Amino acid sequence: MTRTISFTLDGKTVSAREGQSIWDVAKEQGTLIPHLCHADRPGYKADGNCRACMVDIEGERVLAASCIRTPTDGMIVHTATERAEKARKMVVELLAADQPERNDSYDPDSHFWKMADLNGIDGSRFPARPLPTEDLSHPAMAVNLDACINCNLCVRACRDVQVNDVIGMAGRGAASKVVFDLDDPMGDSTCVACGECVQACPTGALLEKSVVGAPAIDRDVDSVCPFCGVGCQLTFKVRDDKILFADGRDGPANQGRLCVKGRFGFDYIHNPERLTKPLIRKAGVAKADIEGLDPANPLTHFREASWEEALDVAAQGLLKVKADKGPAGLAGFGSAKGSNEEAYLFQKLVRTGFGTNNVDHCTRLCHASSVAALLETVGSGAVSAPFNEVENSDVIVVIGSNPGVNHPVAATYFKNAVKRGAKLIIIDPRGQALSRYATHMLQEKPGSDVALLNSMMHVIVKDGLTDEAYIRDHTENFEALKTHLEDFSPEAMQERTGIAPEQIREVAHLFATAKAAIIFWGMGISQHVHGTDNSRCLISLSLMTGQVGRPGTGLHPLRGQNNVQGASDVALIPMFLPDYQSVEDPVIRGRFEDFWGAKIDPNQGLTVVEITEAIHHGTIRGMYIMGENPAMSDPNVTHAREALSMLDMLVVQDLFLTETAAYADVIFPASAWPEKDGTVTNTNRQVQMGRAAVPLPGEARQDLWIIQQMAKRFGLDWQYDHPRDVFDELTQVMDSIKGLSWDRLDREGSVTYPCESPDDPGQPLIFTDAFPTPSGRGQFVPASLVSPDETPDREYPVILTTGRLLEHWHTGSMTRRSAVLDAVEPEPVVHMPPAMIEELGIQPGDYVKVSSRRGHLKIRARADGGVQAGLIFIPFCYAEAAANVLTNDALDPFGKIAEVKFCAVRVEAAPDQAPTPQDSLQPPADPL
Ligand SMILES: Nc1nc2c(c(=O)[nH]1)N[C@H]1C(S)=C(S)[C@@H](COP(=O)(O)OP(=O)(O)OC[C@H]3O[C@@H](n4cnc5c(=O)[nH]c(N)nc54)[C@H](O)[C@@H]3O)O[C@H]1N2
Ligand SMILES: Nc1nc2c(c(=O)[nH]1)N[C@H]1C(S)=C(S)[C@@H](COP(=O)(O)OP(=O)(O)OC[C@H]3O[C@@H](n4cnc5c(=O)[nH]c(N)nc54)[C@H](O)[C@@H]3O)O[C@H]1N2
Ligand SMILES: [Mo]
Repeated sequence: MTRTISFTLDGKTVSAREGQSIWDVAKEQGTLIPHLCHADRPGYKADGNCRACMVDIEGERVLAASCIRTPTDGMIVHTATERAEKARKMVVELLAADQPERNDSYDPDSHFWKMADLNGIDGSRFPARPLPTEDLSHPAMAVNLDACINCNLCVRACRDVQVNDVIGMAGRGAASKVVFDLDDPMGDSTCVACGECVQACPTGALLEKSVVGAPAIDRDVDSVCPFCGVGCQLTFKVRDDKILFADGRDGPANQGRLCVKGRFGFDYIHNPERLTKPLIRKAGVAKADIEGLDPANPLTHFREASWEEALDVAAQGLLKVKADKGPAGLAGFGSAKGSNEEAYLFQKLVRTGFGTNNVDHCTRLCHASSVAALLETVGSGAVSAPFNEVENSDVIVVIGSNPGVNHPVAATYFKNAVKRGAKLIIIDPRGQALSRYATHMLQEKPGSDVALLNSMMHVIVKDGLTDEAYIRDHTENFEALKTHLEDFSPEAMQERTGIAPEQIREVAHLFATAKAAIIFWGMGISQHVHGTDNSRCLISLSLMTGQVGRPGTGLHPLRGQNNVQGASDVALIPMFLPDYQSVEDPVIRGRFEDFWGAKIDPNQGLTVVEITEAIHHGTIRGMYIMGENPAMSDPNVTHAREALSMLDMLVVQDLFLTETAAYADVIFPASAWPEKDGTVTNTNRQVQMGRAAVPLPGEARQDLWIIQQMAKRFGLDWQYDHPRDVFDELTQVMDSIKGLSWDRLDREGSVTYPCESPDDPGQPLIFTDAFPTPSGRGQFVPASLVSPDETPDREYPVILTTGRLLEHWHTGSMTRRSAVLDAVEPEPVVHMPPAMIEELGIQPGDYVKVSSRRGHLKIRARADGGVQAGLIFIPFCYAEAAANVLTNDALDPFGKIAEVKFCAVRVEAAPDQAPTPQDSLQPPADPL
């Protein structure tokens, strides 16, 4: 129990919790004491340096800074004595002397000027100490230290909250100032542009560039970030129906924090290339004719059409396929970028309108193998604990995941935990931004995770570190695993993993003996032909040590897209109905048939890559693709593009004329996230409410409306006037969220599922007593060694791994249309070990040609000391050097995920000339 303190505040007896400051209690009582260096946000320690919050304490000679002073029993505090008010006014007036004229300043509405207003100060009698250091070197943020009051908030933002350690103070006395790195211009520093400092700055000395000079925002709209699965709550800052930037809100996942995309990455929705009219392919324009198609000018290949006509042509084309080939001739890819409501209606349309279970989405290329393993072993595919539980962990494992880049706000919590003393073990063939915070960095050979994890478990068993009671009470099949692990000593595995046995022993002991250890994993685990095996090992590791079901422990596959968790939950997948109920189970299917009033195909549908194959075989002839860009994101993309070009009817619903839309017969201009109301579910199982901030451009329409218009043309009589009507239906068919309602989410902003009743607060930690398996126990499933599908050889001696960059989103369709994001990473690069660049006899920045058995591309080389010998890394966001031209489409047999993290390539120095668009499209050159 925390102690409470009773004291008198402005004549009233009040109580404070232990550790609460006078400032906090006053705020709770409805009194806002002026404050400048005090952020009043989670993660920021009060500093008490500016003295703008002074209060009078009876019996004390000097005033006290209320933000750092904690009350004691019986203390008598006055916030508004003449002495206190005078002191506060003086502080603000002295600081105002150094400020630029209010109307000339970057931000006349800054917190500083609001506090000056509160103190009744509108200028200063004192001389200024001009520090005219304007720094506009960064594409997103402006620095004007003239307005800086040295309150130190930006330093705390950068050091304590986001833990980037870029900002510091230099100089002394009147010369002291804020600096980036070694007093570099901000744009040249190691700043990752999370913008935390800008949000914290009370004066506008650090400010979003988009509002410099014209700062009046006319609307604040609370929503959720549409980029990654972290699910940061934010406020869109809108002027003239344009989003200028976003501020973080105090959501459960982010507590006010954001990253560069979530703060500065929204101008893609205002990009002139946005689709604003329905388009129909012109007669006689061939589908493969993608070259020369300019997204800014689709009219060379398409003609504009009315909605009525476009919808009719699309539906008739798909209906014709259905008539010719049967329902199995159709397939749909829904979107993990839209809302739960959209995903649910999309799969319902495919299942009950098209009449097939051929419905899937990007989860197949993402955590499909993790989910397969989790369902098999612990009966649930979602995370067992929110990532914020690292607060209670003493050991954190990050394996095959690059959160500093891909889940940047989650990574800040990992760094906070390390600062507190937690051990961070990173297992990855590549060094990464988080490596410098790792206490243990295991830079293994690519694709060697089963060997590595089995050898860790071997040590745990041999050294008697298993949790026998947990194994006895909560698991089954341990004996089989134990026998299986005999052959996996760290010595026997060293050749495969490249990791010294002592290191394996050390981390095995750390993990097993930790009071609370948690595992985070990502695409480095899932995107292999042995992805399911990789996850099985992680689950076994966690079960045998009892590191699950308690605070600070757990299994957390970091989910990628903003709504990939939700889209999967509502059944945008070919084998399940909502809540992962098997479509092959006649009882379950019968229930849905009654509820939906339609027949459902009793057979599972095809998955993403299988659909590509089925098109090549002529079985699938018509597709509806909403909010996915498979012509860039699918493995072996030349083959996938060929498939798209073979369809009789391809309907694409997107924001832009993407590489996929280039193959479409009909294109629907859709709604971007900031234009819609809807719910999304993040990696933590938190269902959150998003709200429309700006109107749709031109004739673009809500995705929910478009899906329903298509449904109507398939004879479905739906009546959903608002997303809330769809959400109501979701709560009726999904037990996991039956305690939720639209109104509750609108009110609370975020609720974690499972949530059983309206007064269930939601359950962040699961598996506390039992697993949702038939026996209630977790299963050990032993995993054997399986080599990558395509290993290096003489012709293709180098390993290619692919992935992401901080500033870009997947296929680049959104982020390459965002000015700030594209300015930071404008051009494709291949990350290579410096020694490889030397061997090729080239300089960083020179072009190389990278070829695989499936294709080749030309791309500039970047030296990257984090990439190990024999490996290269290419991000897959650049159409002009599309990494997936090279990747392998071999599948994991359980999750049906492709091995985009491993294939064999050849790297050659290329003539010093820019590549042409054809370079990434042509079939592979003859290898010899
Ligand atoms: N900026 C940005 N953020 C994103 C996205 C984006 O496109 N851009 N996409 C979102 C989506 S959908 C997803 S799924 C997530 C993905 O987030 P992550 O899972 O972090 O994805 P990747 O960067 O593809 O790969 C993760 C790590 O796996 C490592 N790796 C490669 N091969 C192996 C291996 O054999 N073993 C091990 N142990 N590691 C290996 C790579 O070096 C890399 O560091 O990010 C989400 N966030
Ligand atoms: N080589 C390689 N390939 C990979 C991966 C890898 O690591 N390496 N990772 C895989 C993974 S994990 C994933 S998740 C996939 C991602 O693959 P995709 O999902 O195909 O990639 P995105 O670029 O996110 O595509 C989203 C599309 O939706 C559009 N969009 C955005 N918001 C909306 C909306 O509200 N409504 C509509 N209608 N459209 C919208 C965007 O413009 C964009 O075209 O890529 C996979 N492919
Ligand atoms: Mo993903």
